Amino acid sequence: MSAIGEAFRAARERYAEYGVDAEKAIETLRGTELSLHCWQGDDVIGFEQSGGALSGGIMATGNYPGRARSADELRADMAEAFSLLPGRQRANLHAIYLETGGRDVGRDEIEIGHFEGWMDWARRQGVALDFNTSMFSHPKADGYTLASYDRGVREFWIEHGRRCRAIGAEMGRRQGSPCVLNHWMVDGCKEPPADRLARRELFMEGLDAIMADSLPKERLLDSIESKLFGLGMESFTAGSAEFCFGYAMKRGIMLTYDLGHFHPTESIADKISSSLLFIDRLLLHTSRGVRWDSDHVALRGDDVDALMQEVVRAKALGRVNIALDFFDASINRVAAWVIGARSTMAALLAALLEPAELMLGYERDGDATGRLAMIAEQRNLPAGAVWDYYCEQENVPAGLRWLDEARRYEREELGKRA
Ligand code: RNT
Ligand code: ZN
Repeated sequence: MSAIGEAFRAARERYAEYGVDAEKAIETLRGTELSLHCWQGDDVIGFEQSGGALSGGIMATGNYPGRARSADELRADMAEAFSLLPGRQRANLHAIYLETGGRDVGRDEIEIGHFEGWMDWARRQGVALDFNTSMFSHPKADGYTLASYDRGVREFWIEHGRRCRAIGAEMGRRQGSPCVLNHWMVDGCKEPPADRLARRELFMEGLDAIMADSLPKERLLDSIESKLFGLGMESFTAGSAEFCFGYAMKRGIMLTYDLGHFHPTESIADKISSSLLFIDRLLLHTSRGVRWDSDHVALRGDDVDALMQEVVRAKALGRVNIALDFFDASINRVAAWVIGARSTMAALLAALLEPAELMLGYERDGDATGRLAMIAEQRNLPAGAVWDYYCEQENVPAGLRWLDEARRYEREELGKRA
C-alpha cells in the first residue's frame, strides 16, 4: 500500500475515535461542485474588440508572463487547471469573454451565439457554465451604471443585464443544470454623495427591470453581490450589504458573499445561518483580502475554514454554490487557480471532518471547556492525509506533485506567449 493509503487508514482510525466517518466526508466532497472563474486566466481583461483597461474599483496586480490572450488559450489553461483538481468543477464566465469573430459587439447586443465556443468546450470538458454580467471596464460604467442619473446609461445596462439573463438561462437549459448568474455592479463614488437614497432607488429600479422576465430556476439562478467599497469608490457603494440582503430576500434570488467584501474583521461565517433563515441559496466567492479587497488567491485560513464549517454545520451544502473569485497576475495563473481551488476544497473537507457530534454534545451539556478543547484538538487531526488520499482516488496528483505538471505546462504552453 502507498504511503498515502497508509496515512489515510491511520487518519480514518483517528477520526473514527471522534465519531467522524472520513469516507463519508470524502463522498460529500466528491459530490460538491466548485465553479472556476475564467477571469483569473487573463487578469479580468476579456475578449471584447474594443476592450480597455480594467476598471470598477478592482485591480489585478503583477505582470507574470503567460496571460491568456484568446478564448482558445483561456480554455486550454482552464482545462489544465481542471486536470489538476479532484472532484467536479463548473466554469464561471463573465459577459466580456464573448467571442464575436472579430466584430465589435456592444454589451447591449450580446447573444447566446457569442458563447457557443464556450458551450461546446464545456460540454466536452463535462462541466456546466455559470455566468456574470460585466458592468465595469466600460466607458458607460464611469462610477454609476444602473444608478446613473443618465437615463441612456441606465437603459444600456438594463439591456445588458436582460441579455445576460437570457444567455444564462439558455446555458442552463442546454446543460441541464441551472446557470448561476452573478450580478455585481460597481455603482458608487469616491466622496460622500448628497443623495444616497436617490441612487439606491435607481439601482433597485434598474435591477427590477433586469429581473422583469421570470425565468425557470431550473435554468437560471440570479444572485446579487454586495460590496463594502471599491478603489475610487470608498465613500459609497449602492450595492451595500443591507441593500443586497434586502433585495435578495424580497425578490427571492440568491445572495453572494465574497470573502473580501466586508470590514476586515467582519466574519462572513457568522452570516451564513442568519442568511439561510431568510434566503434560499447563497453563492460564495472565495478570495483573500490582504489589507483590503485585494483579491489574492484563496488560501486556507480562519475565515475560509470557519465559513465552510458554518455551511456544513447548517447542513446547507445543498443550498450554496461555491465559486472562486481572485485575480493574481504576479504568479503562474494556472497555478493560482489550482492553489485557490485546492485550498477552498481542502477547507470544505476539513469542515466535513469536524467532530460535530462531540462538539454538540459538549455544548448541550453546557461544557464550554470541553467544546473549546475540541476546537483546539481538531486542528491537530490529520485532515491532510484524507485530502491526499482523496486526490489519489480522483487520479490527480496528491500533495505538491501537481506543481511539476503546472511547470511543464508553463514551459511548453504559457512560455510561448510573448
Ligand atoms: C468585485 C466582485 C466581483 C468581481 C468579478 C470579476 O469586487 O468580487 O465578483 O471580482 O465579478
Ligand atoms: Zn466576488
